[in-house]
Amino acid sequence: MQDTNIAPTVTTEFEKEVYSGLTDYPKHLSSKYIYDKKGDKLFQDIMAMPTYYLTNCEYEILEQNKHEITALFSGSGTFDLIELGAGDGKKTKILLKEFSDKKIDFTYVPIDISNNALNQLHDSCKIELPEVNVQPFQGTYFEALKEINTRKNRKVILFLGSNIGNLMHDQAVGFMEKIQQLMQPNDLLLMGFDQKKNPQTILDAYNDQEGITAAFNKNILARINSELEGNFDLEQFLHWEVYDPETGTAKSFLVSKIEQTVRIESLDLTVHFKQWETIHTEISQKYDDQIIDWLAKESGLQLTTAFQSKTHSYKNCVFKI
Ligand code: AVJ
Repeated sequence: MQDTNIAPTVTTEFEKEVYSGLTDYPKHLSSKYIYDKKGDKLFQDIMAMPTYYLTNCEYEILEQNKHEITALFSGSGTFDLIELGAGDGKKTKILLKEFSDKKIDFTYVPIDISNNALNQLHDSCKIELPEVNVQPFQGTYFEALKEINTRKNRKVILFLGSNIGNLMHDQAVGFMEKIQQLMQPNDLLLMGFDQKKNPQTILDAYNDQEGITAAFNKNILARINSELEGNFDLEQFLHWEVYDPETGTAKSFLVSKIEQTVRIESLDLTVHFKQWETIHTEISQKYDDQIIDWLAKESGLQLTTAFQSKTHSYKNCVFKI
């Protein structure tokens, strides 16, 4: 698993990661690159699937507990509600609406890497929640958090959707530590954690019959084709999901159905696939109380409150420093 030589033409992060991931053994690509315009849309389609229970669970938790959450967040006066990876903000709007109705003094700061998603969110807020002050920020989580840290307001940070699950535990700790370092004593962090559950339910969520998740996973290849002049034949790859009920790790792969050679012109790279060779693309970690307690301890955070869905399928946890 050594880092391979980087071709001189390779410059952007995306190019670098595609180059090193596809010349590594076993091959891998980072799921963060799935989300271009088409990837954003496919993820919205995933969230609308009945089998992708995560969205409904979190929606239910926020809806059922909005009064308690409002009291918790607004207890120490005005604040910035900073959302990492806001996306379409559909679930957050439950809270925005509640805060707005209760005349809570706050500023909504949605952060997303996708300008497209942010613009849509900003526009819809203007129409649906005209009273809410929205200050979107486009960039990576850390660029944004650094920038926002220069603001004086108290911070309530949202990290919903079990997005943390895309990180392996050591990365998740690193991420939560960085957030912890930006928090002041009255600041709060609300995170969503998908829970360990019947393994079949998890496999069904990540392997729908209509092939939406397969298209989402393969979009990383489509993106290489369109942005890096690749010639992946998407038909010749199989979306494959596995779930380990002991570790709670769901993993997505793209498996080459045939022996094939792919050319990526802008990297001047030829990639060879043996039949049934894999590209690992994503992890979606599932949690239990032990893991959450451990993550909190490792990153210097204190768990103050946890809300869970009726089915115990999903949890939203509130942390302070
Ligand atoms: C957006 C990272 C929470 O891992 O459940 C959905 C992405 N991947 N179906 C997840 C995803 C396949 C999703 N997260």
